[in-house]
Amino acid sequence: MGEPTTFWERLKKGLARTRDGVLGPLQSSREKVGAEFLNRLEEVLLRADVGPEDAESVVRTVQAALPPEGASWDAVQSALERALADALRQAERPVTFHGPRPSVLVFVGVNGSGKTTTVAKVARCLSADGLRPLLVAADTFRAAAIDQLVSLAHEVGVEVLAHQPGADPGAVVHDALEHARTAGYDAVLIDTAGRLQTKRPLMEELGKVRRVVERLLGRPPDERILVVDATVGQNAISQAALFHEAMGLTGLVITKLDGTARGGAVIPITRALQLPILWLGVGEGLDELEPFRTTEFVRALVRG
Ligand SMILES: Nc1nc2c(ncn2[C@@H]2O[C@H](COP(=O)(O)OP(=O)(O)OP(=O)(O)O)[C@@H](O)[C@H]2O)c(=O)[nH]1
Ligand SMILES: [Mg+2]
Repeated sequence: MGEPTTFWERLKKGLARTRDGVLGPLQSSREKVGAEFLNRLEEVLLRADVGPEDAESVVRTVQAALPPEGASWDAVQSALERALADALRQAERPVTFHGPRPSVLVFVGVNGSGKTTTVAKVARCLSADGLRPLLVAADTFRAAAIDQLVSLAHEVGVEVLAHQPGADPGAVVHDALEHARTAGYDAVLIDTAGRLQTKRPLMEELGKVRRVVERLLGRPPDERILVVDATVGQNAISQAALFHEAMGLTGLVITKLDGTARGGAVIPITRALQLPILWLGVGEGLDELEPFRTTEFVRALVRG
């Protein structure tokens, strides 16, 4: 693709703020793996928003892996990497596009979490892999939302299906699926309006989008993805419940990791919701989306 930076470099850059917060204070207190070091470790994990339960289990695992008289910095990093990877065991699942065509992905989430940007980023990845995505402007709430998706689609060089502002999102999705089937698209990426999880009618609208897909394709959307802004940290957990109820979520995208030192929140988020992380957003640029891979994620966090 001729990109200036690699997956690894973008991930490292995206996690820099969280990494600095975790490693900075630890590096100065690693001589002995005693109570002081372990307290410091727990403190930095909590500050990175890892959450008390996971922080405690990471500390315990690190303690068990290292001799109390002290360890090399490299050994400390390795132990921390393994402990974090352990906490993220169930977080990794790639999105596959091997099912019946078109694959249908719906993106939901609260206002401003990064849905529209993520849809464009995913479209860009699919195009780069030689697949043909169709973007769907099911956020009909504001004219600006439709314009935003249309202009991002142009930027990425993919097609987009939109109706007028105020149109029924279910009807837009219906048209998009019919068009995608006849025109042979590989994937349909549905952008939805941001909504507070407490707004019942809007949540019911999502249920309707799901049912339209079921009616036309005989199956629900292949991925029902909650887009979560990492800067809200663990609060994302409480946002998810009603989205889950309306859609039956299958995965997460965690955005804006580059804008926070609390990237450790991905651990309690994925565990509490029992949902895999499909992608990470690590910047505003349309190439700044990374598939979530546990090994690389913890290495970027602990070694940089
Ligand atoms: N730094 C950073 N900014 C991001 C990322 N993803 C999205 N943004 C920015 O977040 C802002 C909101 O993004 P949108 O994609 O419009 O969010 P949305 O969820 O579609 O918003 P609504 O449709 O209004 O609910 C924009 O300024 C994006 O550029 C990311 O990974 N990193
Ligand atoms: Mg949007």
